[in-house]
Amino acid sequence: MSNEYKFSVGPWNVHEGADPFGPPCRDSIDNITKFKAFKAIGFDGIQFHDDDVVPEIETKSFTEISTQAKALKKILDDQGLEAEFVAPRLWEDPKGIDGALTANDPAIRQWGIERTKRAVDIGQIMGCNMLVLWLAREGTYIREAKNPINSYQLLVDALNEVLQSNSEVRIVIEPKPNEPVDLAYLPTIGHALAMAHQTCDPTRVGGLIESAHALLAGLDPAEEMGFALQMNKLWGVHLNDQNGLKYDQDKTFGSVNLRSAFNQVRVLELGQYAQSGRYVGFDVKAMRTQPAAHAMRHLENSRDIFLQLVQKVRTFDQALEARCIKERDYEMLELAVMQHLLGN
Ligand code: XLS
Ligand code: MG
Repeated sequence: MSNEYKFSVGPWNVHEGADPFGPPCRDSIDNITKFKAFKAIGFDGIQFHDDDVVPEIETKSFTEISTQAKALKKILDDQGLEAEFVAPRLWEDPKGIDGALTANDPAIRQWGIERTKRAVDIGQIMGCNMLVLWLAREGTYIREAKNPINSYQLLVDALNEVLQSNSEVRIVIEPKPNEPVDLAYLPTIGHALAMAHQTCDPTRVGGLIESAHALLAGLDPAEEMGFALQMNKLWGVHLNDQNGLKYDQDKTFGSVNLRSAFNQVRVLELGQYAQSGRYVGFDVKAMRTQPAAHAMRHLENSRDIFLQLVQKVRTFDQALEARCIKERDYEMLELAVMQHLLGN
C-alpha cells in the first residue's frame, strides 16, 4: 500500500477551444500524441468515453469495435498507460436528445442500455471494469416533460440490466445537478449512493465526485467526498475548480479556491484514498484563450498544485490542530490553516 497518488486524465481535457459562441481555435491533436504528452507530465491513467476508444461507434459492428479497442489497448500498454474507465457518451448521439435511459420512448431507452452494455464490453477489452455514468441528459428542461418517480425507476432498471449483463462491471455514478439540462437526475452523491443501494448488487455501484459538479449543487466538494468515503464508495474523483454558479468551467484544480482544494486533498488523505490504489482524476480544460503551444499546462498545473497541497496537508501542525480543537479555538485553527497556505 503506497501513499503515493496516481493520476488520470481524459483525451477531451485537451480540446480545440470551441464553445457555444465560437468555433474551434486550436488544431486537433490525435490521441496517440496526447497519450505520450500525458505520460510525460506524470499521468498513468486515461479516462475514456466509448467513442474516444472507437470513433463513430454507432456505425460499427462489434467485430470492428473490438478490433479497434484491442489496438488501442496495445498502444496504451506500449506506453505504460492504462485505461481507468469507459463511459458511454449517450448525450452526443441525436437519439439521446431527451435523455437515453430515461427517455420517454422505450426504443430509445433500449438503445441507451445496449450502448451502455457495449461500453462495458469495451472496458473489458481495455482491461478496466469501471463504467462511469455521467447522466448528462437524464433529466428535464421543464418538469412536466417526465414523471420523476418513473424516471428514477427507469434508472434503477437500467443499472440492474447492466449489472446483470456482466458480473465484473463496477458502475460508478458521476453526479451533476444541471448542464446541459436544467435539472438532472441524481444531482448529488447522496442521490447516487441512495440509488446504488436500490440496485440488485449495491456492492458493485459507487460514485465519482467532480469538484465543480458539487459546487454547482451548492455543496462543498470535500464534504461530499467525506460522505462517500465513509461508505467506501468514493471510486473516483474529477478534481477541478469553478468560479461561482456559472457554466461548468473545469478550471485548473485549486485555481479559484485554494482553501477548498486544500480540504479536498485533506479528506482524500484522511480517507487513505492513495492507499486504495484508485486514480486521482482531473477533469480540467484549457481556457479558450490559451495558445496551442501551452494548451496542456492546465493538466500539469493541476497535478502540481495537488502534489503541493498533499505536502501542505502532511506538514500541517497536528499538535496545534489538536490543541485548537480541544480548546474550541476555531479562530486560531482557521488562522493556522491560512498561514500554512500562505507559506508562513
Ligand atoms: C461532464 C463530465 C464528463 C464525465 C465523463 O461534465 O464531467 O466529462 O467526467 O463522462
Ligand atoms: Mg467529470
